[in-house]
Amino acid sequence: MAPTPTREDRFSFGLWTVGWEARDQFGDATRAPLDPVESVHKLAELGAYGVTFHDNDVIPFGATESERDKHIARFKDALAETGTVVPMMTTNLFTHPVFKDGGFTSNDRSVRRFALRKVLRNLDLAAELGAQTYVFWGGREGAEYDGAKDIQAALDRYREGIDLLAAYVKEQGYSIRFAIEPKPNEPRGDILLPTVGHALAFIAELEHGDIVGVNPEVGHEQMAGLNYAAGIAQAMWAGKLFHIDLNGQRSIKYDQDLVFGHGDLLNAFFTVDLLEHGAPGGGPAYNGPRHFDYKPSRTEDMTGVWESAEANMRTYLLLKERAAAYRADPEVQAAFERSGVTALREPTLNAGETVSDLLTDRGAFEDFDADAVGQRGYGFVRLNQLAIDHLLGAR
Ligand code: 3MF
Ligand code: MG
Ligand code: MG
Repeated sequence: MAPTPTREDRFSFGLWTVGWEARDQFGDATRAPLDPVESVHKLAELGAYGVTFHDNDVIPFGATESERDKHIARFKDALAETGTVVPMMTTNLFTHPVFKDGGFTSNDRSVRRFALRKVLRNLDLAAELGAQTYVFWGGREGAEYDGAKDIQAALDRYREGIDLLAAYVKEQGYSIRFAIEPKPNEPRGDILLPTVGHALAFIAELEHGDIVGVNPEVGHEQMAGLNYAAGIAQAMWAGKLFHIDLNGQRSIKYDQDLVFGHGDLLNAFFTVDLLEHGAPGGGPAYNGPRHFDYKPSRTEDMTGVWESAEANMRTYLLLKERAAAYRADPEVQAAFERSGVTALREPTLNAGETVSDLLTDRGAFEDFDADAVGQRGYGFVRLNQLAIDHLLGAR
């Protein structure tokens, strides 16, 4: 039985995903522009509850005040007609040539001031539309040449920008949190805040870091050779997983933006398992929107576009079903025990135990038989095979 997406699943899509005209480095667009109003209707029909967008996905860059109002009005009508929500919004600080050396970190100060104004304006719209998360993906914040950017000054300017915008959100009383989206490269040769870890370290340096978290994307972490499920686990541990971008990527190469699960399927399984159930040893699950940021491949016509949108939700729901079976399986629970996965929850020192207590515990060192304990088997392969069995429907 194929699971059918419903609004309760809280699936959301960027308008720029299905709306991608499939223009790439080497080739022209293969599809006609898509009206955001049509996207809202179609995605709602397919079972999505929300759409997300950059300012310029709805309002063309440079639109006059009255054109802007018109675009917003007809978009709002589509939201109202379909009951679609806007859980997240963001700014396009990468398409126009003015941003070729970045927005908040451009070497040109006038560009930095323009970028801040562009975000401030869109933050007001985000508050009006009820968006709870505002994403910052700094695709142009970076460089191709090591001598071209003073990285420390750029991080100062990045911090200045994010802190100023966060202070504005607080002053206005908006209930919006920021989510920084890391990416190692593309379009810049090297992008600032390239991984979840870099972003978390940056957030710790902010004055208003309390309302700033991360929006990790599957493919972006995998482009850096990193493990997405492990990356979001650390973000959850830090209380900073504010939003997610789900898609698929096959290894370290150009940004593929495949359908979720169409890259590393096993890691996608463990991603869904973590999002839905929290850590295996206990811990909160993720309760934000299940947001897809993928691109319908350039080979697809409009039928293929909607099939690919559906594929993201279907894959997620199939993995959710499989993950639930995995967690409920008594053999998996027994394998967790055998492997020590659940035992890791136990603090290494007893309650109230001090360093001097540890120093006098002969069993911990003097009488500890490292050779004997070194013989222990952890059974991780068996545990992983149980996951594969569930994933393939063999259990
Ligand atoms: C690029 C991205 C971006 C961000 C978006 C903010 C255009 O690889 O992932 O999509 O997700 O700018 O959400
Ligand atoms: Mg991306
Ligand atoms: Mg993204």
